[in-house]
Amino acid sequence: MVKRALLSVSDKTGIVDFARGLEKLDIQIISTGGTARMLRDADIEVMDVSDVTGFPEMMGGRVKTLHPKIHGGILCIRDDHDHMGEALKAEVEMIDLVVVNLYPFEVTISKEGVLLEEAIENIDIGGPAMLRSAAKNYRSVSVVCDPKDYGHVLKEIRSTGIISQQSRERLAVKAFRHTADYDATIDTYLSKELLGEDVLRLNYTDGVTLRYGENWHQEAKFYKEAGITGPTLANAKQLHGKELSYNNYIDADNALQTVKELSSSKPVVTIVKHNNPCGLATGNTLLQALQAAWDGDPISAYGSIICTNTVFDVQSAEFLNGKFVEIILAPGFEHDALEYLKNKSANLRLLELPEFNEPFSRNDTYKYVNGGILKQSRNIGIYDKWECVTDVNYPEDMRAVSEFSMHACKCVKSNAVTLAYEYQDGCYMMLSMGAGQPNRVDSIRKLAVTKARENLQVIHDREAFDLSFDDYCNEVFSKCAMASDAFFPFDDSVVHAAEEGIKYILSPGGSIRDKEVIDTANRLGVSMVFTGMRHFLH
Ligand code: 93A
Repeated sequence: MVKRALLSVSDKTGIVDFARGLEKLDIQIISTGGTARMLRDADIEVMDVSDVTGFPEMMGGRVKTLHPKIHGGILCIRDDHDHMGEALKAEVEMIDLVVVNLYPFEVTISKEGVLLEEAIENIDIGGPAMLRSAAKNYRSVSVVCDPKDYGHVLKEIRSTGIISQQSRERLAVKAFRHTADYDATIDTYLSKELLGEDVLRLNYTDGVTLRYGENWHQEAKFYKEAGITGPTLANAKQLHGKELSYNNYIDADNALQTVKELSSSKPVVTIVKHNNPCGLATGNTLLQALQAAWDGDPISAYGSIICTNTVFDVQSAEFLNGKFVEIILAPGFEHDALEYLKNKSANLRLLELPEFNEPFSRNDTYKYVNGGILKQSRNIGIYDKWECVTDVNYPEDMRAVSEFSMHACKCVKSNAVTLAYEYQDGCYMMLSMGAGQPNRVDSIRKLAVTKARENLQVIHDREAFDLSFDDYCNEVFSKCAMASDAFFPFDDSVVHAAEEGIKYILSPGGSIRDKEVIDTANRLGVSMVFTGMRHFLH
């Protein structure tokens, strides 16, 4: 039975209605200064903490609830004979419900120019002590630290007279997490202010065990980032298929970052294998984008992960008939598409993601290395400048496809080179890419260009164009924008590109041999833009 409740809150959202609800259930309310005043103003009967303790609130409110009559009432084990005897002797009355939220330390320190003194006064001591006491004694006491729980708690007491054990357990864990986060914030702030030390604390919860790690003999888990919003794997709703594997998480994350990178109003599709987009396209319809993305590497697309910013329709689902895909991520699936895909395979993982247009809610990214963790801000944007450095002007009508190519390049592992072209008015596809080579020229010569020809052969065979294959290649290459994630250290990359008939190249520039690279481009009739922004991705 809940007979007595202690209410002491800084964030007073919803507290009056909650207290009124408690009063109606004949629960006695004890409260601290500001909270008591607010409740009395609303005609709610309240007993002051100072009347319980026999001590006034003192030292400017620093000492209010830190008293055995409060903590004894919370911590006493109800079915322990000795505890109850001692409580009786010391006239400690039981407190069954503790409702506390803490001085707003985080809000205070995020104010501009805040003084250390002000920050320190906003370190709550009595509040966490009560939360921890109540959470420790969750078998007898309920603890509420979040106004969002008021409704549920009232409802339970109203219907059963008690707060269920399950709820008390959930609320207790929530309170301990809350005080842990609170102390972590204080530690981070004071470490910097007093010791000049930079402390990183990451908050990951709700770990799920995965079947294995990168390989079968490795163990693995996935922990969700607490409080994360937007399209992330933590927020994805799995509608069908086998559980995600460790590698699935990595590839699916790459896929959704790649789609977000393009932030196109048109349907976008990316196809990811081994942490690299091997297909990427925009289209007037999802099916068109899917076909074009698939054409970016139909061989590697086997066993791939597909991600799109568009609700998955039945035409696109049917396109996948006879094609092996591991995961589809989309903001939704049409009913018929969902049924079709479910029938296609019991294993195919279908993940529904929240809205794609939101920016990332974390602007920092982290990477574990032996003995430490690296933090950096997210790589946002594609260029600092748009400077044509060659005699042959970079045509304005090549700009959109060039930007598309650089967006794609950003998502491919270094050394990255992408070839992109406008396969239909306003629709772009990554024709091929060269990824992960320890030198740039191999990414072009051995990968991107070779792969582009292979892909064009497939398209040429399928579409039965009037043009011969060679003429078709020449035409496509002459309209391609080749993006490079970093500068060209030598002019060989430009030479190889020009040999294939590529005329438009964009790179950050900044090599000591820039002049040599530009001279070669001029000699070969290539136009080149320097963007001033490098996009290494390791
Ligand atoms: O200064 S405290 O650390 N000392 C205390 O004994 C104490 N007891 C409750 N702060 C204390 N509180 C906090 O006061 C609560 O955690 C709550 O945030 C706040 C409510 O004060 P008021 O009811 O006066 O607005």
